[in-house]
Amino acid sequence: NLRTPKSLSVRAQSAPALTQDDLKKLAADKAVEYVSSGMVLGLGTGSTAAFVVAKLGELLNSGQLKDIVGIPTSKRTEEQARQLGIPLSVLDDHPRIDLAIDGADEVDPFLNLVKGRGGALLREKMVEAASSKFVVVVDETKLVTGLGGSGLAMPVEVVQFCWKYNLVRLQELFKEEGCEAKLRLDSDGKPYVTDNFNYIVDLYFKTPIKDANSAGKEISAFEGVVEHGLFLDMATAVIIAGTGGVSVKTK
Ligand code: ABF
Repeated sequence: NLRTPKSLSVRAQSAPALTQDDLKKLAADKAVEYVSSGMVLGLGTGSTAAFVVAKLGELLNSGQLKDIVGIPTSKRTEEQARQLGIPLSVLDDHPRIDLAIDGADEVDPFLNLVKGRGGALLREKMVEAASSKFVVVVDETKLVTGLGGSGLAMPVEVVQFCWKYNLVRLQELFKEEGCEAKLRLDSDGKPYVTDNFNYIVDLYFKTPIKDANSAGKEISAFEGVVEHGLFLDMATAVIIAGTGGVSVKTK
């Protein structure tokens, strides 16, 4: 019994002056129209998802929304939601989530996604796979014709043990796509450690991934790979904010 958004397309009001943050906020506000009181909600990670969490806090604190429970996809989101007074729980206590809302790094024409540049891909995938509906919020810069096509990272979370062994195997797997694999580093130049105490190998492609379905299966088959950033056939709807307005794409 999800609330249906009032319209599938709304015009942005002051198009010329919109910043990327304005667009993210427009997408977030639209996504929150899918939320009803009493829902168990998957709370995404990243700057666009942060606008969603902020709006949920606002609606909850003004009494327009009641009895929601959030399942955060990262420690960062957990902290933000806690500060806003959003009641929180975990997947173990709520294995069935009504709706998850999260950002993405790339969206292809079939609503397949690359996610995880924010480093939270494992919890995001677990929470979003457990959700009856998964609404993605992006600005139009995230649209690609083929996954891996933005030239930015497609992340793979790997166990720390022999990470380099997997980095080499991943690079080799995608040699036809001209893949360069790099260990993600934090701001101190040390390996970036995820909320789950793993490392991330970022894959950079010269050409889009040829067959994302096979690629996902092949990556997952490597021992020591925990999760990858290809979110295939998971999104129920993608809300795209652009300078021309906000649109909703569904399957
Ligand atoms: C999460 O945050 C991630 O899956 C994705 O990597 C990132 C997108 O961040 P932003 O909304 O800041 O671009 O959704």
